[in-house]
Amino acid sequence: MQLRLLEMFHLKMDLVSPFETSFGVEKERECIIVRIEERGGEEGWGEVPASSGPWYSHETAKCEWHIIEDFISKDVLGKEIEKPDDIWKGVISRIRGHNMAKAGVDMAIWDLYSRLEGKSLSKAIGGEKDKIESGVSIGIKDSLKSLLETVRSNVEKGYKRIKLKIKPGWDLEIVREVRKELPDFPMHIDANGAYDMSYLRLFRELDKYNLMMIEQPFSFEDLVQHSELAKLIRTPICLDESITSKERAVEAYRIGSCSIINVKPARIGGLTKTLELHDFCISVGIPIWIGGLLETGIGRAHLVAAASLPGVRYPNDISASSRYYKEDIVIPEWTVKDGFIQVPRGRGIGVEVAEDTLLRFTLRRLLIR
Ligand code: OSB
Ligand code: MG
Repeated sequence: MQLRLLEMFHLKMDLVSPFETSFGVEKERECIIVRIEERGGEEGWGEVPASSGPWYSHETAKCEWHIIEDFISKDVLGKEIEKPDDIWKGVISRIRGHNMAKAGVDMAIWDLYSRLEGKSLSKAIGGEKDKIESGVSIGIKDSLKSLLETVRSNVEKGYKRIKLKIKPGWDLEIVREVRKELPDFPMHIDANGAYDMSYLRLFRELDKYNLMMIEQPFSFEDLVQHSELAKLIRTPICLDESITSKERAVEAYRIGSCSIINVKPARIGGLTKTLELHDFCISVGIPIWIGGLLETGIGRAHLVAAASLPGVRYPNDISASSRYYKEDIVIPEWTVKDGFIQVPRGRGIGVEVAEDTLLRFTLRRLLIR
């Protein structure tokens, strides 16, 4: 396929309710939607789920826009490639960091490629599941009462596990209270890096609550303190922010920083990189699951495909579109039934982009040839 044009849409969408983590509150979500077209007119869609500020990672929507406009697009446009992996042989691998920008383009090319092959994206990447397990991530609330209500309503909706966001002062007590109501329900916590080893006593307490895992307790840059903590508690450590590549995962594995990985395709550079990391994790026996970054229906489609891979062993942070957005930019929107999301069988991402809805949320748009 010869890639002939790339289009970017910078979107801003309101969230149904504010989403709070240890690094801040998000009331709306920004992202970049990427559309790639090949010579024959077939297209592919991807998403850069970088938000307005550098809080989850250094990447922001404005910043990744610049990286795609000035570097990545110049490299991929005009290129004749056989498989999506081929784009990684050029300039794109020389760009340090900016995995989200790379991911948006990589994913659009995977969608395009699978359409040309007449396959679903899931099948094109080697997915095996026809439905994926769906969990839900529950943000920090202003009261315990409101947290318990949110937890109940999500359990009633059928989600297979809940994940509670924690931060210093919003940790042990909420875990204890939620566990009182749901002693055995699959549950874990996510600190987004808000702690360090000085909180060891807290982690020893949290260790008593039958949590499936503790996600990213320490800094996004750390592997060593995580490996120390992993030896001192029974609850498995799961890394999110710290795992920016397969190479980082190899290091984490070698020093025992984690026993589970939350794989976010956007964090590591897209689906090509997801497959590499996935295969490594299978080879050493690290179970993975697919995390999210409040993606729109387009990014969500890529998450669903990734979650259909055989190495995915835990419920994913892939919830229904309606959990975050009043109106999604794909048709049909993503729904969860009995805790599962159906993996689409149609070509490519398997959902249609609702272009007029997309345009209503678009702040700016750029076509590059
Ligand atoms: O750490 O997993 C995280 C959302 C934004 C930034 C970071 C995280 C999250 C989530 C929600 O937990 C994932 C989702 O439902 O898309
Ligand atoms: Mg996380």
